[in-house]
Amino acid sequence: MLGVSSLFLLLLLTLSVVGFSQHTPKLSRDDFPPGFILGAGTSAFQVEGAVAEDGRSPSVWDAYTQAGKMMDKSNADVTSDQYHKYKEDVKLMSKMGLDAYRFSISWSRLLPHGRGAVNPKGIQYYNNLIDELISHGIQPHVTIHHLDLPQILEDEYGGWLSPKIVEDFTAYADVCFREFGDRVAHWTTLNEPNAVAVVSYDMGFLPPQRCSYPFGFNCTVGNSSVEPYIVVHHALLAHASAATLYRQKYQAKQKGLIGLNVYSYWFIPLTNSTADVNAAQRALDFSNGWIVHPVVYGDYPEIMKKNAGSRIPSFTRSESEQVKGSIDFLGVNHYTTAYIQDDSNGPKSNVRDFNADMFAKFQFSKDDSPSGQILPIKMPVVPSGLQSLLEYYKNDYGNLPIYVQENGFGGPQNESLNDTARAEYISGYLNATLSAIRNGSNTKGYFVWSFLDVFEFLAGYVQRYGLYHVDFKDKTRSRQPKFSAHWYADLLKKSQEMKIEMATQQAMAHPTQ
Ligand code: IFM
Repeated sequence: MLGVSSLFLLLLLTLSVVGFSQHTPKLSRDDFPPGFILGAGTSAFQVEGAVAEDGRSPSVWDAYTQAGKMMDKSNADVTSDQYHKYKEDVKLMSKMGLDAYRFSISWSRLLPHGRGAVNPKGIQYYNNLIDELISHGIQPHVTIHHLDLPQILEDEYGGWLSPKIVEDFTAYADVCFREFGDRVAHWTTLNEPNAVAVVSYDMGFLPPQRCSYPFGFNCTVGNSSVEPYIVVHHALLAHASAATLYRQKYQAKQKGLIGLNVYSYWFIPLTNSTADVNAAQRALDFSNGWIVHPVVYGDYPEIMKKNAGSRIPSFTRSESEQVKGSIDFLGVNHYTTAYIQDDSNGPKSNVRDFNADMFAKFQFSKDDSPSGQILPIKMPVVPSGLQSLLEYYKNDYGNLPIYVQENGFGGPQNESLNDTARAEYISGYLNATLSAIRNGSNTKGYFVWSFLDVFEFLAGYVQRYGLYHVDFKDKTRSRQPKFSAHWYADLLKKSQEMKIEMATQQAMAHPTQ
């Protein structure tokens, strides 16, 4: 039998995309509605490096990687070195024609104690990056927190498990709005709180590695039945508190928008039996509705409250009012689609976790055997899944503005620069996005994950998502465009007609310039 770590090795080695051969229609920028944003993204811990420079303190990810816990024993001490190479990277983005760059701020670089004194070097770095982007005509889309919690807050009160995080996150967000909000019009408070809750507090695979028997990977601490629900609850309250602050104190003047990100699978019933159709809806409610239902309707989906019972926290009336309507847009990270089989007639244990509460089994191809696990062994390419997902958000959640904030293709460590499969993947998913828009979805933008190869949270450097190749063995971390970078640049070329339209819009907005 495969041990847990070899199972994960298998996962990581095969996480790249399988089974995509159809040819998708050639795209041009003119196919997208006016103002549609085409960008690419990264996150602070995954690209910056410079982990002990200029006053930054460790995050939970520094502690985890430096203790040698990654399967490839890697860390992100240098990673793509964007801290030192941001000017070069912005030039590459500009050459590529990106409308926007999505990046995150490192909380422990800005506030090394987690709260209180602000690190001037941290402010300076993000000011420099933002100014560099703007001077090249690239919009900064900023995520305030992308997994890298200051270790000091984890040590002090258990991070996301404590309600204290709400106040500290709000104060941190306040610093971001105050210092950068004059130039940042798109804020996302948190990245993938649903995925963090399951992978770190149910499976215990990633920091802070909490789980409990019979779930997860032999953790020494944690409670898989309860903690994922608590973590998401605090994340929603922290998001809502920061959004309220932004709206009350900054939005009128800075004229930006604030959103929240959700890791979103699409789910297809394995058969057309009523039981499987209902199970697929349950999976959507648990996986996506966990985040989106509260921010649209002020509470968790009924099925979650029923199945998790007292293990899922309740919102007070005033919390519910604050959470409801707390997003101007939804950030969607989407990579793949899974089949769902009903599991409501099997033996029901009293000791359940998030997955077990769903009473559904996942499989990532029709031929796989079903499993209770939400992480895929293979990552099938199903562009129509993104179209269905965007239309489900339109139909079930009031046609919110959406940014697809992450979508991309994981290739192997030794992938060639001729990554045609990545271009084909992106092309397929962009076509799917367009189909959803044509059917009325209010999708406003799309970001490839990732702009360049980065430290991957699940796989270290064993997996590459970048449009640009980074040579991690080279001291200078040299960058080289892959085929997909040229392909995306070609798509991003603005037509003459569009250039005239943009120049006219700009002249009308700034008549004296
Ligand atoms: O690299 C990650 C990112 O940080 C969060 N979403 C999934 C990506 C690919 O694994």
